[in-house]
Parts: sequence; structure tokens; C-alpha cells
Amino acid sequence: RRSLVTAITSVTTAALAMGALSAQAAQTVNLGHTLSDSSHYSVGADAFKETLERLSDGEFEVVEHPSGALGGERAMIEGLQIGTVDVVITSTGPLGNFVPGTYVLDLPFLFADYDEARCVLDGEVGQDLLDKMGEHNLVGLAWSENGFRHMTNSRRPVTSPADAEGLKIRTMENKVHMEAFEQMGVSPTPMAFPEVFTALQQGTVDGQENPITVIVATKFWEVQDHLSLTGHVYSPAVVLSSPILIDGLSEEERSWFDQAAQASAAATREEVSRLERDGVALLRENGMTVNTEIDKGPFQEAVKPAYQIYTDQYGSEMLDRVRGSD
Ligand code: EAX
Repeated sequence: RRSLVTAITSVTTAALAMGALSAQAAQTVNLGHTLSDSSHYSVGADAFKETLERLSDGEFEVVEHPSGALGGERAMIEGLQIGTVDVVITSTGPLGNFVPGTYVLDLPFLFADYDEARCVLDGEVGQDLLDKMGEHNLVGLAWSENGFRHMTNSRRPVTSPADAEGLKIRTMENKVHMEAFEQMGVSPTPMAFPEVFTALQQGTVDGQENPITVIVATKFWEVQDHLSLTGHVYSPAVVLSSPILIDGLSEEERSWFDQAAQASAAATREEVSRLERDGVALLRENGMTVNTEIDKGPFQEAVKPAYQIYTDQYGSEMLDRVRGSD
């Protein structure tokens, strides 16, 4: 692009001046995510933008497209593969459809707490999974974070799997999650995130499950009365990029993208931690009934068959590695 512009030499002074201008024009990097511009993903998008624009001295300009403006997470991942989207911050929800290796991370009750999850993702297992994305026409830049997921619904307080039985719950388009919910006696309805608020509002589904971060950012209290802190699964996020963009970069430019993604992940994790501290109070202020005392034992017991189903299909190597590294 730049060489094309600078190659045009024998033109009028005016055209030359214009050429010089466009030679300096920044390359736009379109970054998409599904959450609002007040979310932890938006905090991460800001950090990405600030870091990439600073390191590249304005060579790149990042434009954030929040709130699913570029589509749901599955659609945006497809966009990365064909080069219509440059960078995406996404949960692993639909990612296993593209990179089956990441399904291991979606197993319920895999990680005990944030420290454990972050440690595994920042270690060898996390790096191997990022590398694996390269085999599926995606570039995994850094592990970011969505948070531990909890159940909300509009029907009744849920403190045990028996309470949840029969509820129609929107899940992500992720078969490991869907399997786990089926084991719980819940009827899972997979749906892209941008459709969830309306589906809850119209009663197409009774509930959904997401971290405090997402419940706050989406103001789910407007359409959901009950929140149960089930913490049934850790939800990683990942900063992905398009191979069509990344393959055209110099080594130095690529390192700016890596650093921007790492800064993004760090800023997002910090915001997740803040919302873990302050979020529940905020949800209560907005009228949600929050059940904090959940006995996780019966939930853990209920979803156990999901592990067998996972290892039958994918083997136990990744699961053993995840467990061995904590
Ligand atoms: O990544 O789809 C979901 O429920 C995700 O948690 C949300 O899009 C943020």
C-alpha cells in the first residue's frame, strides 16, 4: 500500500502532496467484541489500542466495534479467517468449533479459582493452545479473561441442580457446556450473545449464564431477577487476530501486536478482579436477588459425566496436562 503510493512520482505538485499525506495515513485495525463499551472487554480494547498506536508511532490505528456490531463471536471468528475482521476479543464459547483443542478449558469446575486458571493459561498449556490456533487459520495473541460463570433466571431462586431442573437456559454455542447443562437437567439453548438480551426479555428462554462482568456490562438485571453464584465454569477470553493481517507484518510489527494483546489481557483481568469485588453489590442495588451460598458439591456431581464424554472424544492428554500444571 505504501510502496504503491510512493511509486507515483511523476505527477502534479498537488497530487504529490496528497500522496505524501496518504503515505502517512495509518492502517486501520478493526477490533470487535460482543460486550458494551463499559465492559471489561472494552477496557481491554482500550489498552490494545493505546499500546499498538504508541509502539507503532501511529502506523496503526485501532477502531473498536463493541456490542456485537461485527456480529456474534462465531461470526467474528469466521471474519478473522477470511480477513474481514482484524482483531477479536472473544470467550472460548464458539472457539472449540474451530480449534477443538480449546474444549478442555470449557469443562465445568476445572479450575478452583482465578489464580489457578490464570496460571495454567500463562504457562505451557496456554501457549500450546495459542500456537494450535495457527493450525486453524487463526492467530492466538494472548489469553485474556471473561470470568467464572454463574446462572441467572427469571423464574425462581436456584441453589441446587434440582431447582434448576427444567429451566430453559441459553448457553454458548459450545458442546462441552451444552453437555454439562444437560447433565444438570437443564434444557440448554445455544444462541449467539447479541441475541440473548431480547430472548430473555421475550421469554424465549428463562435464563442464561455468564460472569458478573457480563451481567453488569449487559444490565441483565432489567430482564433477570435471580442470580446464583454457581461459578460452574471458568470462562477464558482470548485476543485473536487474522492471519491475513498478521502474515503481512514485519517481525517488529508483529511484536507490537503481541505486546498490545498482552497489555489488553492484563487490563481486562484487572477489571475482572475489580468487578469480582464490587459487582455483586451493584447487581443488588439494581434489584437482583443474589444467592451467594451455593453448595457446589451437587452441581459438581451432576456434571461429572461431561468429563467422560469429553475424554471419550478427545482423550485425556490435555486434561492431564491442565491438572498437572496447577
Ligand atoms: O464473551 O456469549 C457469551 O455468553 C460470552 O460470555 C460473551 O459473549 C462474552
